Amino acid sequence: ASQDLSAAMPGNPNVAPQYGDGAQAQEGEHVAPPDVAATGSTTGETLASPKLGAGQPLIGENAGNAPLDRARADDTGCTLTTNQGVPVGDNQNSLKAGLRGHTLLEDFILREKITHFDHERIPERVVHARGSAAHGYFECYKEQSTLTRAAPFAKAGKRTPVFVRFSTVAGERGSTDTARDVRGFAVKFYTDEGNWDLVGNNIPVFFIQDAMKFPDLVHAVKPEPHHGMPQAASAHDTFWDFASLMPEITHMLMWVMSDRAIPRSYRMMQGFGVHTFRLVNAQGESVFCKFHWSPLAGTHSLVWDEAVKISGADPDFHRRDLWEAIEAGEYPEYELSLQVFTEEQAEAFDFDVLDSTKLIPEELVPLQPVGKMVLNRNPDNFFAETEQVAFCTAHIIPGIDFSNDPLLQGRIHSYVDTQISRLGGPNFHEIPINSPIAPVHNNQRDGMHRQAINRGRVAYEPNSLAGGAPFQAGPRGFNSFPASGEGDKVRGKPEKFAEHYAQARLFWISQTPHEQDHIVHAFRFELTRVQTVAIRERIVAMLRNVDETLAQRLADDLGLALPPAMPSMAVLPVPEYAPSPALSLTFRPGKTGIHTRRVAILIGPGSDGAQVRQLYDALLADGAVPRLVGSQLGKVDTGKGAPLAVEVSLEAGPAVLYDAVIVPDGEAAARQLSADANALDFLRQQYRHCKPMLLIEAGATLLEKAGIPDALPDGTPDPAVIVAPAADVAQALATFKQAIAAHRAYTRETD
Ligand code: HDD
Repeated sequence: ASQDLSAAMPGNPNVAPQYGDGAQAQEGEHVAPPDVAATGSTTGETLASPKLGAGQPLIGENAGNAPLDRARADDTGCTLTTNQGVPVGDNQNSLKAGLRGHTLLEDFILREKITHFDHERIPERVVHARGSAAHGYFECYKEQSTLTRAAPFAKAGKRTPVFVRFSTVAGERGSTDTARDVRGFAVKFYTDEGNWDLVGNNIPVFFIQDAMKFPDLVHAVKPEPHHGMPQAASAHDTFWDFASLMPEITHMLMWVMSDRAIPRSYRMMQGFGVHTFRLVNAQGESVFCKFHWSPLAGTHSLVWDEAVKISGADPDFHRRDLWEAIEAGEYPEYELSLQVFTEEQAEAFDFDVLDSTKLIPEELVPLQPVGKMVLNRNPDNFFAETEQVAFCTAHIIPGIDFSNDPLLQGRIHSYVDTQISRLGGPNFHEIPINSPIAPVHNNQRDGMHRQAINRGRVAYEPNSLAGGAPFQAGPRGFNSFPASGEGDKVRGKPEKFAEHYAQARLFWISQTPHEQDHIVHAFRFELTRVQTVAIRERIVAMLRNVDETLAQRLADDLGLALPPAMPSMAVLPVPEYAPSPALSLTFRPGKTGIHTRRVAILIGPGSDGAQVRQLYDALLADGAVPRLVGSQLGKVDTGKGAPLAVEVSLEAGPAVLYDAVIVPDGEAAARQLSADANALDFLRQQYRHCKPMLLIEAGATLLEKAGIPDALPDGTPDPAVIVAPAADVAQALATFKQAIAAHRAYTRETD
């Protein structure tokens, strides 16, 4: 039996070739440059390349492969040159007047190298600075021509390449992944009719109603300007000061204080376009629509204490998770659904569909699935793709149009504008990751870093010298939907915008008891960090309008007397909602079972080797990611069979990085692990974070050593602490897998 059990791990066939054959060249061996003329590709990659899957990829399946090939660079086997292509003789020493003399200004090689280095960084995004991205495709289930003429929905089975960037909002580029925050969910569709960017979040509502308040919101949540603290956290006075004076934020606060703001994975969260958009069909008819992405892996979250500890153990937790899943061929999938409604329906709603602090309950307008997105390839280069990608809400295509949502209207300006300073000029659309697959023809010219070499003397329209080209597309092109509604020039808001609490309450009453507990704890944590008592009081006063129990629990936890409720601004009757189960994370348990779930098998000298192999193989066969974790790296002798190799040490791979744990049989191993504080901590944390635990025979002795009860406080057995004799491993494993698929056993929660 092989020691290296991980050799059987699945892999991703879509890896670009610079990791492939060329990279394995022997030292000194020269690899001939690929024949660009023959393959049309600088990397030797063709559409028939086996690297792209089974050898017959559908065009468009891998967004970047075809269009980005022209920009890919592969240094394998090549000579070092300057940026001018001049071969460099010595890359170790600068040019000096004598071995101990001055360095010469003449050294253009040194100067080019240092100058380029000095300018390697570009400004980070003013929000959403920290992110991770992947390529993939969107596949349409069924033609949607009655609703929209948008290219991705033209035909059943049609695939449109996409590039997706997930992000946190408040933290800087190097901040931790598991901060409590909204997650960005930005999708760039490279359609036949130009790029469409659906720049959404993992929460369907927003903090504010009007773009006018966006800079204030961001200034409030970012590190406080005098001392630059705290990083990637809303738990400080300026955020809550702003929040407590902006009752329209209440609904969003409920979401951000819920487990939605600490997802287990980017692969396990929903995405929302947030605003009301328009769909327009070929006849020029329009309906309103909201966009929803739902992950096939289900919606799952971390618990707060775990999120905090992950920040120390692996600040790249979400980035690594996305990367590793895609490398392993476990492609994240999300179903796209529409909520379609007419203007007449919208009029009748109790809320205004132009108000981004409101959602449309699924009970009112059901979701209509229209396609799915599959992310099947990691970027080749983080900077070139993930950092330089420019999403803009202004990027829409024929068949889609804006609504008058005043938040969206401001965004249409902001994104293009910010790219100009972030990416250094108006030609950011020419950066490979941003450039459309659809051809670009217009009379725009020049500017910083222009790539296109526009030919001819005509750069104006109308013209006769170029035969009038490029021509207007007329009705085939993008034409704004002729929405009516001229009014007086005013600064103000419609009446329904003034009601701030009904949907916050809807969210609260739709949560399970454990989700409600987590919301109370999150408010308590954040407001405990806030130093100004009056701010804490204003938030409790605000929450009295959401739910009296919530407000009372929070007041008690903060040691406050219950303040009077904040006066409501509502001018119309306040709607009352019945709970909406779809608002609870438990509503979408997922369809991928235990795939990609990380399971630690704690081993030591004397672990039952045959049993460990059986467990490892069974987990692997079901798509889980088992890891042999022990006190230190190296081989451990097992009673039965060949020795096992510890893959991760307890120190480097603490409990928070795993979804579940197994302690196999083996008395000596159990004795050794009980003497290791890391092992006992591991079990305590798995228990505290409500994770499934399987303990076999002698392995179960660790429970007692770690002080872990095997029953719930009410005396009933804990469904996810599974203790089994060695003879019952198969049965116990089946129960354990079910517990992993169910994510967490929250009934056990002790926090
Ligand atoms: Fe924004 C980035 C999502 C409101 C201004 N936003 C940004 C990104 C996402 C969102 C996902 C990161 C894109 C990427 O990965 O590169 N933003 C939203 C959502 C909003 C929202 C869902 C409300 C529904 N944003 C919003 C407003 C404004 C902005 C109201 C300004 C008026 N957002 C920006 C920005 C950013 C940005 C400053 C920073 C970097 C960038 O655009 O490219 O322009």
